[in-house]
Amino acid sequence: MKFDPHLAALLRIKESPVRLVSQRTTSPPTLPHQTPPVFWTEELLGKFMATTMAEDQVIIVSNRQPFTHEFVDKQIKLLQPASGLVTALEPVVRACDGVWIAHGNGLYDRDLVDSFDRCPAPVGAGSYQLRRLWLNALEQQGHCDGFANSGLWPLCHSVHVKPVFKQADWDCYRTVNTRFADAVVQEARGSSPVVLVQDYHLALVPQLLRTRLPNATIVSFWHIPWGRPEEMAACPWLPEVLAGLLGSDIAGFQTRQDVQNFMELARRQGKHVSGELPALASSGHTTQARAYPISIAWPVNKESGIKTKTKTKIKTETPTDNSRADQHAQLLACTQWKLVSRGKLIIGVDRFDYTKGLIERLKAFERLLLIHPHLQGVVRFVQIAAPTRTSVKEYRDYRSQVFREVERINCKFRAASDAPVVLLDSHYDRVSLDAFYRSADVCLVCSLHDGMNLVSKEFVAARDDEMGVLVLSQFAGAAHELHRALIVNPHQTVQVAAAMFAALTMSAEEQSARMRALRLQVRYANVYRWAASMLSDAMAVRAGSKQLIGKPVTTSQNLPAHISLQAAA
Ligand code: ADQ
Repeated sequence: MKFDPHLAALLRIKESPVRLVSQRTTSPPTLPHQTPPVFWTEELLGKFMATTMAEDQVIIVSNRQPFTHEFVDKQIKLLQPASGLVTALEPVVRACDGVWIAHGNGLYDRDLVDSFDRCPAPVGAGSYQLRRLWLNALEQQGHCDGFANSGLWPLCHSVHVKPVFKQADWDCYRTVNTRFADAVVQEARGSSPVVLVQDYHLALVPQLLRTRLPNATIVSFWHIPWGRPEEMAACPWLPEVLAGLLGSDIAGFQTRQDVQNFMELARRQGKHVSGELPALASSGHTTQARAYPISIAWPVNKESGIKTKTKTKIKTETPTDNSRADQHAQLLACTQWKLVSRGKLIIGVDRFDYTKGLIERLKAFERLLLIHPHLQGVVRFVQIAAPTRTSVKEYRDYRSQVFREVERINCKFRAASDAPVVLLDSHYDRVSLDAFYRSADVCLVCSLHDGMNLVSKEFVAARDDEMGVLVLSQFAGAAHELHRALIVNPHQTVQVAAAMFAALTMSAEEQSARMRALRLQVRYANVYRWAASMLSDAMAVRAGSKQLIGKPVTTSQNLPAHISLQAAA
């Protein structure tokens, strides 16, 4: 590609083709140079837990369950939801043989549990137990659709969707949090389990457990961003939410910025903040706040024979009913179109959520076709958007708006191409998604705000051909790590279009250099490292040796400076 200074200015890149840098400059701490690179695996995490926590029971508690039982093709089948939380935690719970407590929201979930509402993990997925908790319609409405998804979700994502706070929703939220805490107490074999409390649906659970299981080691993890104190102050029950989280021994967040925001808020709320490691004292209890950037399981390493998620024998639902089959046929047609027409494919994979910037990326794609008319009929943009939170009005409105935008763009370019944009609002299995990632020339992640964004990491992990370009929003937590992506501001249509053009015209050599660096980063900072890092800190708390906390030892999320790209090949 000819060097274009205008484009370079937009992307803030330098002339050397293999030296493109992003605007994101947060430099992570590095390991001491002598530390050998350790690539964490499910097996290693299992061994780590067997040696350091052999006697300790691990309980994971989240609103979302790792699998649901649904009726598909005249039989009950297992479905893995489209959820970053599940993608990340499922490999961890497999490694630790624990109990996972979650809301049973599948239509046939009740038919598959024993008298204690438990059901075993699917064959091949380790031996963990899923304990299902039932919520009635009012509880679901007030807790999940209400305070969590219409209140806290927009509050924490600065995307200009007004959070809705209702007293009735808050009451429901408290009730449901108490019910989850009850379930943890019921599942605890002794008085001191290790409890991993997940996400903004369950902010009150840590404090509720602290009073009932005072010897438990409680780690909470907030999967979404933690906003600036001035923004968070809009929540009428913020002091209660904060007090809830301060029941944790460790409060984990995705980025250091989230930790800083959390600490600043706590300070403003009169909590005692101290220590070189961020620590908060409240009601005589100390909480460490720390960033643990979440990740994915690295796929099977053919050379080492390491077993990872792609080898999992979980039997998932296959698309045999008509609408799903159609959507799968369409997906296949899109990838085949690329082969047949020798065209270029830009892809997006997201939940159908207003934080993911679907409209923004459509506008950028439209601009790409307008300023580079020779790409009309040559480039196709296929966006997968998994249906999500369809009972919330903002989500239904957003969905209609996105469909209208797709229709508009397709009409505009109809003369040159049947449909430059294809929108598939369906759920896909892992195998299909991986094939989709592999078929792309460009993967577009345009989140307006995202705790991490696992899609960007899945794309990188799928590209064992070391080709393809990732265009990544600077507002996704992943941009703090994936420096060799083309980092963009999703609100700047011109910049995103320019990045798409740069990606489509990037030389194979440069794609490969970038992809190798990205793959090394994701393989190194994988979800097993994330879990090991958090659990080793939890064990240090348990042992009372707070000194150990935060020392990166072998579990740092960040690449040691001395690992060369060759080491990852
Ligand atoms: P999410 O907002 O759900 O996660 P993300 O991290 O991108 O966002 O994870 C989405 C997951 O759903 C991915 O594993 C993806 O493959 C899957 N998915 C998307 N569309 C799908 C489809 N059509 N069919 C099947 N699967 C699909 C939240 C936070 C994120 C954070 C994660 C983990 O909002 O910021 O990264 O939790 O902490």
